[in-house]
Formats: sequence, C-alpha cells, structure tokens
Amino acid sequence: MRMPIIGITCYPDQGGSGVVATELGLHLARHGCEVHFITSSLPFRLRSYGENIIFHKVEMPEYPVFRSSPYTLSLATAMHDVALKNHLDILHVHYAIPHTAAAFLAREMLQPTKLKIITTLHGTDITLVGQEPSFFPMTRFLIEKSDAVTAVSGFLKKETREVFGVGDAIKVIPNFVDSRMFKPLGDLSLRQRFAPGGEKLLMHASNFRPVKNVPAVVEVFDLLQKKHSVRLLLVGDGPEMPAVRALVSERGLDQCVDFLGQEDHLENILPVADVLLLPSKHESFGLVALEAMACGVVPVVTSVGGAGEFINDGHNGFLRAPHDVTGMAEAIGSILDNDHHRQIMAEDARQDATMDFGASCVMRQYLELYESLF
Ligand code: GMT
Repeated sequence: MRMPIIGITCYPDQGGSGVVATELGLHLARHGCEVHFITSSLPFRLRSYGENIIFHKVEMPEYPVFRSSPYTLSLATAMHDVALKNHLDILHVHYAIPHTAAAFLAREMLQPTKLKIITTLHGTDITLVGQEPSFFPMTRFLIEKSDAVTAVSGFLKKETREVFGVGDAIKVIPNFVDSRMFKPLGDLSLRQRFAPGGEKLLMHASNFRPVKNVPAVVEVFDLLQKKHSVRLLLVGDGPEMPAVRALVSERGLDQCVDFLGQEDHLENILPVADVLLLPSKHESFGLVALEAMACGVVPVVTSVGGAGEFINDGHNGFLRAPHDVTGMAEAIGSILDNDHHRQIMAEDARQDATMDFGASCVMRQYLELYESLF
C-alpha cells in the first residue's frame, strides 16, 4: 500500500499536544509519508523543513464587524484547500476544540470524498474545555463524527466515555519521546552553573496554568530546602507566574530559585535536573515527565490522571496526590541525598521511557490506525 498523505493540525505554541503532533509529523515524514501542517503559525518544534514536510499557514482576515477573527472557519477553508490540492487521505487533528469542528466542515465541503478525520484527544479538550456548557454537545458530536479517535491515556479514554457517553472505540496511543533528543547530560558544565555549590536540582517545567498546581512546587521545595542542599529551577511561563513569584518571595526563597522562562529546547535544560516535579491537579498523560525520564531524571508526578500508565511508583518515579505536599517532599527527600538509590531509579526511568514509549514504537501504532481506515 502507498504511504498516506496526511494533514496535521495542532496548536503551534508551547504545549504537549503541539509537541506530540509535530514530532509525529516529523517521524512520519522521515518514514516516507507526505505531511502537511495546517496551523496558525509554524509549530515551535518544527524547526526545519525536512523532506516531505509542507507548512500551510492559516490566514485569518480582520474585518471591523468581527470582534475576533473566526479562526475555525479560516482553518476549515485552509483544510479544504490543502486537502483538495494535495489529495490528502487523512486529516489528523490534535485537540478536539475547535480543530475537529474545522475538519468536519472541510470534509463536508469536499463531499463526495474519501478524506478521513482522526481526532487525538490530549487532555483539557475533554477534562476542562470540552465540558464547558457552551462546548459540551459540540465536543460529543465531534467525537462521534470523527472516523477514528485516539486518546493519550486509558485515563482519558475512560473520562471521555464517562463524561460524554461516547467513545467505546477510542484507541489509546500514548505520548512518546525521542531518546536521541532527550538523553542524560553529557557535559556537566551547565549543571555546575545552576548548582555552583554542588547542590541537588529540583525542576518544574510547564505552561504555568492553574491546572499545573505550581504553588505546590514552591511549597514542596520550601520543605526540602530546610533539610537538603537543593535549588529549584522553574522552566516556562504562563498566567500563574506572578502568583508563583510572589510565593517564592513570601517564603524567602529568592536566592535559591531560578526562573528560566520559556524554553523551546527543553532537551537542553531537562537533563541538568535530579528530579522533575509535576504536581498537576490532573494530567491526562504528562509528556514532560516522560521526557525527563528519558533524560535519566526521576519524575514525581500527580497521581490524578494517566501518569500511572508509565510511572511505576517507587521504581522509576513517584506518584502522589496533588495536595500531598508532605508526601511529595518525603518522596523527593528519600532519594535526594542517596545518589545510589536515585541513580538506580533514573536508569530504570530512562529504560522504561525509551523501551515502551519510544517514537518509532508509538509512530507504528498511528500508522496501523491510518492503514485500518482504508
Ligand atoms: O490539555 C491541555 O492542557 C493541553 C495539552 C497541551 O497542549 O499541553 O496538554 C495535554 O496534552 C499533553 C500531550 O498529549 C499531555 O501530555 C498532557 O498531560 C495534557 N495536559 C493535561 O491533561 C492537563
């Protein structure tokens, strides 16, 4: 069978769903598929135009009548045009709202067509945004109208079925990590810059939205630094940042916390850490924890969501309830000054991440799904 021609739509800015969509497209292109990215701007991980990759920017005209430009309609038109001109077989949209709505419109405009729509559910499109009363019936409709739906964890599939009453056929395809890109630190000089006194390094990396529960990171760190020689690295930016900065100052921690801001090349900074803390209120998967594991960094992650599908508590990381600040501090404290124990966990973490969640292994699961539709 010839390789399918695929259109991919995602949010292009920082965020796990855009990372998964872009990395999938890059791997598919290397595998010989023609991949068309149809997005509002260049996805941040799409750093070069490799062979088989074509980027189509969605144009959004301004008009005084509009309060804001109707992005979904412009996207639907772009999808229609790209599909027609390039004979797309599949539109693979990441994050249901509003991407599946645009794909549905594009497919209607193309009738009769063999174009298939695949929706990958990533998280808050189901757990938060999709449940808003103004989106709820539309989200259910779009799940039903997709030719195939995938979810990034068993947790997210279960949540979709329980909340929306649809999605029995959802296929679970987890997040993945490229272990050539995310790997343990080779050169220790960067680590020494952040820990000049040989301190241990705790890291948090996210988009600082309320769901990420970043104040808990500061509270855990506050407990830890009373007993251990440790520094905190905060990577990323977002709406919670002012509150987080205020909490750091209020606790008198300014001297031992570094705010590194948004980092497009997370693979450069992640490996300097000893432990990554992700205490989200819920996390349908928690891609950054998997990337940390591939770097040999021990993850401490919320137990609410899908992280239990790749973290084996006490073996390759720790799972704790998002409110359990003491439990998180105790778990981290138990390995912080025990290099031998931490190294064993770190090695297990890297092995588990790269064996079961490697890019080629997960790409094959998507390819099998594509093939099953024809
Ligand atoms: O759903 C979101 O919050 C957005 C999305 C993103 O773009 O960061 O994150 C979700 O998708 C990631 C990739 O599949 C998952 O690893 C994250 O766990 C998930 N976020 C949440 O569930 C909060």
